[in-house]
Amino acid sequence: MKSINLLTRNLGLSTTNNIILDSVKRFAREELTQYQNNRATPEQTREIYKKFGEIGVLGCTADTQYTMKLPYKMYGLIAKEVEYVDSGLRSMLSVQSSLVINPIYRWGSGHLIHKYVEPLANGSQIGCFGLTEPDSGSDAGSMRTRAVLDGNSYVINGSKTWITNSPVADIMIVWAKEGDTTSGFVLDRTMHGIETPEIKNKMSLVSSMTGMINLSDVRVPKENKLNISGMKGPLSCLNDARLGISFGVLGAAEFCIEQVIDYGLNRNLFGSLLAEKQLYQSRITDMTSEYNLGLLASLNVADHVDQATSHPEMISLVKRNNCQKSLETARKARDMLGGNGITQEYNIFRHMVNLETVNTYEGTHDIHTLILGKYLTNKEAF
Ligand code: TGC
Ligand code: FAD
Repeated sequence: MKSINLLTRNLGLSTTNNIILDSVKRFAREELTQYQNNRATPEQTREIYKKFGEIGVLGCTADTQYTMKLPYKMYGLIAKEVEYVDSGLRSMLSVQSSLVINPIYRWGSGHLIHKYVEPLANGSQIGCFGLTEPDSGSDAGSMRTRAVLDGNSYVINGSKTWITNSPVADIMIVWAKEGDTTSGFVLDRTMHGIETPEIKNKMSLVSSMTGMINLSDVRVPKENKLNISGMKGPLSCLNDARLGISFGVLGAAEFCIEQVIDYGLNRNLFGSLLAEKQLYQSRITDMTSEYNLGLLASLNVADHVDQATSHPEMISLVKRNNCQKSLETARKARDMLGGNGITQEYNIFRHMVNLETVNTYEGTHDIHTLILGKYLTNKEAF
């Protein structure tokens, strides 16, 4: 089959980065597909993180002795190869990299970096990121979790929900209000007063675990506070993760497009192949156009991030648009496979329901609309 990458034949990567990307592609397709339809368990989650750790992709943009310090373009392309297989598996990569290793590396003391980044990067420990609460999802700044300084430690009380990895996490980045200011803390499972019940029976992203973090008088040493103050802390972490997602969803779309092309070349209806029908070709062309334009846009934004010339609205634009277009692609692909589109065997339905979640987390489609609306009009409409 011809490559659907019409506008991005040359990604402009160094020879080394090309080799890394090829090996991630092989790894994803040979090692990760075995997990794509499984409902996540703690054992499976640990096994997958060990594998991610072995190929060295966890926290790959961080400049530490334990991580590769790759450009953001590479981070995005790696996320895309993983999400070609499954969005839940890509979620695991994003959370550990952008939302756990990154804040520790950026705002943690040398001691915190030394203690936590190595096990997180080699996959022997698992991290999670607690921002969302039962009463504050999109309106993240209205969180109720509180941190109060008492002697040499902070006492944290509150509840986080919809947290990827929480039921199995060893290390938790928790955002809490200290007075009127938002602060970030590094918690670990050994601290007393932490419970992490799982959210069961999800019908999307089943390959990754999701749960709550309930914090009851949890004592966190002062040195575990991150050196960043205000909502720009968690929102900067989200910038990184959202950029990765903008690439990742294109991996899911690429899989769906390749699947419908292959299907159309093998399915005979009304005396000719489906691939010979104009309506079928029109839909493949639309999907492939959106995929190519989305990839070019994300590559451009990643270059801006690498050159420190990006601003958050650029990232909102590609997160919003690529999620929407990839979800539409998966929905169309589902239809184009007819009844087969709903089976596990063809893998389209799984991608489609996964993309429903990816369109919601890390800022819903509407929230990114309003971020861009504010940028364009200078009027806030949240
Ligand atoms: P606002 O008053 O506008 O700003 C507060 C402060 O934050 C700064 N800021 C940013 N800084 C860095 N990056 C950004 N993108 C930023 N956006 C704003 C801003 O400059 C200001 O700084 P300062 O110094 O003046 O204090 O913010 P707000 O509190 O009104 O919030 C605005 C809003 C609604 C856009 C924000 O809350 C938001 O993005 N909400 C969506 C929540 C969200 O995305 N949650 C994601 C949770 S994590 C997740 O979903 C992980 S899924 C993981 C997986 O499995 O892959
Ligand atoms: P709400 O904010 O209640 O939104 C409900 C609806 O209202 C949406 O359609 C939204 O677009 C719309 N809406 C909201 N505000 C406005 C407005 N001002 N105007 C018009 N419409 C509006 N969070 C974490 O902190 N860490 C994680 O690891 C994490 N992982 C997740 C994993 C999964 C599988 C899921 C499903 C979620 C995860 N989340 C995580 C939470 C996720 O970020 C939130 O679900 C998301 O931010 C939306 O919040 P909410 O679900 O409370 O929806």
